[in-house]
Amino acid sequence: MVLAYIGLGSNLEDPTGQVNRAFLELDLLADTRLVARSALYRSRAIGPEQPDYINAVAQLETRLAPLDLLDALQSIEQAHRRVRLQHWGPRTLDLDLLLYGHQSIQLPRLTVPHPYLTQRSFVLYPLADIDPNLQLPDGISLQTLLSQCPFEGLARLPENR
Ligand code: ROI
Repeated sequence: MVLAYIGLGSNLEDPTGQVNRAFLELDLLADTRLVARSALYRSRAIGPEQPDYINAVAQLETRLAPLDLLDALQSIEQAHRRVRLQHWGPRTLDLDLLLYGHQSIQLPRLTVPHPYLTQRSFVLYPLADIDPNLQLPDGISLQTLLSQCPFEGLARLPENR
């Protein structure tokens, strides 16, 4: 069993609903269980002018190999009829494999830890909801990354919305 962290993001077609449904779908994946979910965050879009995002992080316990988990994430994205009109443009659902145990993975289809993980407040703050003592495979602590990443542009939403 491995603990994996998934970043969820949506800014189209009821983003809160997209993200809440995705949590349920992650829990239903084969050989996988949703262990914890962060709060939902409203975040200002990085990239071209577009609506704010709803972002969150899921902690999974899984027996799926990294590429099998990636396939499963992509099938959930497809089921949300993911639209991605332009590079770095708005999307109905984005599921990013952020961390897979303590492994570093460099494959043509998959880089873990996720390349933008260390710089994005909408990933780091939700991760801290789940495990404030998290360390990345290279030994850097989440707390160090948070200290270099302002909360700016983020709003933590109240639970049960
Ligand atoms: N911006 C925010 N705030 N949240 C995201 O999840 C997100 N995802 C993206 C781009 C377009 C880079 N910007 C984002 O893919």
